Order: sequence, then structure tokens, then C-alpha cells
Amino acid sequence: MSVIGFDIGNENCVIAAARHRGIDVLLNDESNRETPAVVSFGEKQRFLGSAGAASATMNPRSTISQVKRLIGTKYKNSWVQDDLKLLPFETSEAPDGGILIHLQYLNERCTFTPIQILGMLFAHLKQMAEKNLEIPVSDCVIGIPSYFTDVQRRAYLDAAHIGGLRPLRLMHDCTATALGYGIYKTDFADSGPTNVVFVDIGHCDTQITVVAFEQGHMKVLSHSFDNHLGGRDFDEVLFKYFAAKFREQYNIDVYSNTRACIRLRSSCEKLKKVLSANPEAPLNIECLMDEKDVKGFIKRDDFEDLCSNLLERISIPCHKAVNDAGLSVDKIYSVELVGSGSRIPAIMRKLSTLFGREPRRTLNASECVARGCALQCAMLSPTFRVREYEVQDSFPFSIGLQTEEGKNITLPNGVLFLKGHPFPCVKMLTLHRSNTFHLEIIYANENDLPVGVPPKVSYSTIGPFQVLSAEKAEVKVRVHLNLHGIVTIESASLIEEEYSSNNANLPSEQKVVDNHMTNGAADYKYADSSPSTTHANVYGGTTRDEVRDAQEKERMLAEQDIKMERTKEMKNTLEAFVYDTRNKLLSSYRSFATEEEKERISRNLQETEDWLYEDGDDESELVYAGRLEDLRKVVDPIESRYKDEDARAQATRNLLNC
Ligand code: ATP
Ligand code: MG
Ligand code: K
Repeated sequence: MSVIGFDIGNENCVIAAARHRGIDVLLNDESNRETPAVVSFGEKQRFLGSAGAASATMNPRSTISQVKRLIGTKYKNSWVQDDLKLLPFETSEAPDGGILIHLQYLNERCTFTPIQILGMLFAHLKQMAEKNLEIPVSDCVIGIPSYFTDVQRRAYLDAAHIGGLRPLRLMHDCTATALGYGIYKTDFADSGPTNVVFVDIGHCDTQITVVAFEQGHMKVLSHSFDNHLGGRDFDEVLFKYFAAKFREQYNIDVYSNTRACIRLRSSCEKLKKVLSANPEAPLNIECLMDEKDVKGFIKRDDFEDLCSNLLERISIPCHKAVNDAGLSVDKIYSVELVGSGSRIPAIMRKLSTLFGREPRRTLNASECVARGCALQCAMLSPTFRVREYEVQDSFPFSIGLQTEEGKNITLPNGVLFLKGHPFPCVKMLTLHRSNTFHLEIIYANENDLPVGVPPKVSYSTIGPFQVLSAEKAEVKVRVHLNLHGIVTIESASLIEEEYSSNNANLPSEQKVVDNHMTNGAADYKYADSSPSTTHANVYGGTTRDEVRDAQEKERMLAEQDIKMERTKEMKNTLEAFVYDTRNKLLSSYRSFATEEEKERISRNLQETEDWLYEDGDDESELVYAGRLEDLRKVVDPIESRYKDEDARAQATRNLLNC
């Protein structure tokens, strides 16, 4: 059974696998530890990961990247619109308000959802892991940003299912990182918890998490984020700077040319990386547009000045995380910096000032999320034995419950789960109902949420059911905030008579049982229950049928890719046969073919070669195989004569040796 951790970034994906000697990061076909999160549609097949990234500039309109960001978002949302402007592929609004991606493939206009594209990436990573480990891969743990909403979490699970995976847990990125940090560390003080701040700066976002470690146990105290602050914002600063410079200097407007934009953007990203190690750096792009070569230059100091705004913004989620954790800066043992976006030296300096100490880089900045997820997968997997270690995560949003009239249900604290609540967990509440009713799960505090997230999560119908006496009927509703951070109304049970009499003097809507779990589900015994049916609608969610259709579509697309790969292989075999036979005619076959035979074969080889470069450049596997077969027919007699003679010679040699 596979024990795998996936970190799907906006930019890069990392796969880690637990083996009996520890956690390994798996290599892709290019022997890299990171794989670009890109799906590119060629003329007849898809190119995924590194191969996809390679075709980004050649084929920008059909190359899909940054899809993680688009998952479970609304097309009309203003930041989504801003993001889409930076992406070269075509999009439109889906009927449910989400995003549709349009592109040309196999001479047709095709439409995909971001979930489908993410599913393709998952399928690719799964395949990569299988190739590495030589076992089927399905069980896994997947890292997600802590600020992901319910619908985004569900979308991630759907995408993983489309890709053929079975996620045992969606795990907050920084929680995974913290697990990898805490489980190996044995020198924690006995006097009290050791508080560590994890700062993860990725391509598009910044996540801050405060964790209290004790021997054998870690507890997340707070999560905070800025989901619009990452490495790419620093690229954008350089991009704007050079776009303006080049307009002045070369009279070109890169904004008017998609390809030029992509090339300048990617050069700016490289330039940013160079500036992390050097005090100044040049920028040269040949033939950027209007047949003009451009040259630029920037000093790190000037770059940092241009970024001062962005650098300033990092302090906001940092303060928030420390405050929400109920700590002051002097109670922090260490600040751990991860995520490749954090390699900018000015970020390190900013954080040093902020926390009054130099952040550390104890963990591998680009691999820690995947490694932590693999560890968690090992802990959840029955096939692995991992040191006893308790992970207690906290949920970043407050969750409330409303009735059909939009009225809040009276609950202690006014909410069902207060922000920072440990999860997974279950809450039971008891309601006086004698007829079918509806419950709406909502985010209770809009200020916690990323910008533009609607507060409604899902809508459940409970019932129909029949009661003996409307007076005494109570319905016990079990709400589950599960291991993935997805909230569901798991069940509802009708309880009459005996049970309600036990609780007679409590106001009905305040009977909330809080049960915090760290492992598995808690057991509840119902006094006298007859289950009633519940049915939930998730706002913006995918239906089972849609997932099934997407799985089928993915299977077809994968088949087409395999078909094209096999076609390429057959074409290569045919080509190799031509060259190989031509060589043999001059060497090994020389004394086994008549001049006429040689003449005929040579002619055939030449014809095949010419055909391969012209009419036969783009044929099916079957046609190439047919051609190969035809060639073999004329070559085989010579080959067998040669083999017979070779065998005879070998036999003679053996005889003589004895
Ligand atoms: P996200 O976490 O937002 O989903 P991700 O996990 O793919 O994205 P990372 O791989 O952690 O992101 O970071 C990618 C970012 O790091 C890119 O913006 C990249 O330009 C930046 N980066 C990588 N190396 C360096 C470097 N040496 N100096 C500065 N920035 C760098
Ligand atoms: Mg990341
Ligand atoms: K285990």
C-alpha cells in the first residue's frame, strides 16, 4: 500500500514517499525533485508537469497553470478577474458562477473546469510515483492552504478522485511542515510548550502558523494568511518596472503581446532569483517583440525599494498569527522560514526585525510540506508503524448554523465551531422539530475569510420523518468537522419520550455536546432513536455524477496520450530500423546479400526515410507498424542467412575450444 504525501503548489509540486528507512522525495523524468504544476494541450496529446512547462511559451493559449488558485472560486470575484488577466488561456463564467477554461484540442474547442485540470495533475503525479516506487499508488495525504474554504477542500478531494487517488487527509500546509519539524525533535523543554512560528511564502500566498510543541504532541495555536502575497508579486514588481523601461527605451508595449508578456514575466522571475544571490543582475531578452532585442539591469537595493510595500505587508499576517495564538513575541522559541518565495533576502531581514530574531531554515524549504504529508500518511496507514505522536490542528474559520429563515440557531458562543477550534471534531445538537426542516451551515465571521468568499457553505434537508407526539419529539443532529476540515451534517436521529424526559429542563437549542477527537470518530449511543434521512447541497460543489463523468473523460484523455506516445515510439522504431539496416548492409550483411538484393533494400530504405519526413510525418501507430513489417519482409531473408552463418561460426569455435 502506498504511503505518499503530495504538495501541489501554484508553481511546483513535490511528492514524498514514506519508506521503512524514512521519507524520500521522488524524482520526475528529468530527475528533478520539483515538478511544474502545468498541463499543456498539444495538437494531439497532453503534456504534463515538466513537459507541460516546456511548451508554455510555444503554446501559451493551451497551457494551463496556476490552477490551484482557481479551484472553487467565483469567476466574477474581482481578484479572480485580476488573476485571470495574468493567465494566457481563455476562461468564462460557469453556470454555477465558477470558472470554465476553454482551449483548442484535437481540432475541437474543449472546455474544462479547474477541478478537471487539477485532476490531470494528480493523475500525472500518481503515475510518476508509481513509476518510482513500482507499486500502485492510491492512499495519500495532500497539503492544502489553511485558508481553503469548504468548497475548495471538496474540490481538492474531487480532483484527487478524478486523478485516481484516495486522500486519507487534506492537511494544512504548515501543519504538515510542523509535523516534520516536531516528530524528529527530542530536545523540547519539560517546563512548558515550545512555541514555533512557521512562515511559508509560496508563489501566490503567505501562510503563518503558530504551533506549541511538547514531547510527543503538537498543538496548532493559530493560522493566518495573506492569499495575495507570494513570489509572483515580486516578479510582477520587476515586470512592471521593465515594461515601463522598455516602453521608454525601445518604444514597445509588452502588454499588447501575450507571448512577450509571458517571456518578460518568466525572465523577471529568473532575475528575481539571481538577485537573491547577487547585488545586481542584468536582463537580456532576444527578439522580445517587434524584432527588438532588449537589455535591462537592476540593483538589488533598487529592487527592494520597489518592493517595500510588499515587504511591509508580510507583517500583517505575522502579527495576526501571534495575537490569535495568545502569545507575545518573547514567548516564541523560534521562527521557521519555508517556501521558495522566502528566498528573497529582504524577506528574511523583514522577519528578523518583526520577531526580534533571525528566522531559521531548519527544514527543507521546498520539500517540507510533502514530507510532512507523507509522515501523516504513514501515521494513518495501518501498514506503517510510526512513533506515537499527536497532531492537534485548529480550524481557521468560525462556523455557524442557521435555520431556513436565515435565523441563527442559538448556540453557546453564538457559533457551532469557534475559529481556532481543534479538529476533527463532532458536535451534537438537539432541536425540537416534528417536520422536515432545513439547516444551513455558514461561515459565522466574514472577517476571517479570504476576500470574496460567500458565507454560505451548505444547505441540508432533514426529514421527512413521522413523530408520535409533536410536543415531545426531538431531533439530535450530529455535525462533523472532519479530518479534511470539511463540515457536514452527518446524521440526524429522532428521539422521543424517554430520552427527552432525561434532558427536560434544558432549553432545547442549547444542548450541544462538544467532543474533540484526535483520531477516528467518537462513539455516540442514542437512547431511543429512529434515524431520519438527511440530504445536503453544497454551494458550488460538484455532484457525484459530475465526478464520475470527469473520471471517464480523464480516462479517455489518458488513453489518447498513451496512443500518441506509442505512435511516437513506433515511428522511432521504424526510423531506427532504417538507419540500422543501412549500416548492416555495409557491414554484417555485406557477404550475405546479392548486389540486386542490396540495391532493392537500399531503395526501400530511402523511400521509407523520405516518406517519414514528408507524407508519413504524422501517421498512426498502425501505419508505421505496417511500414516496418514491409521493410522486415525484404530484410529478413538476409538477416536469417547472417544468423545461420553466425551460429555455425559460433558452433565451430565452441568445438575448437573443447
Ligand atoms: P504556493 O505555495 O503559492 O501554492 P508553490 O508551493 O508552488 O506555490 P514555492 O515552490 O514554495 O511555491 O515557491 C515558488 C516561488 O518561489 C516562485 O515565485 C519562485 O520564483 C520563488 N523562488 C524560487 N527560488 C527563489 C530564489 N532563489 N529567490 C527568490 N525567489 C525564489
Ligand atoms: Mg507551497
Ligand atoms: K500508522
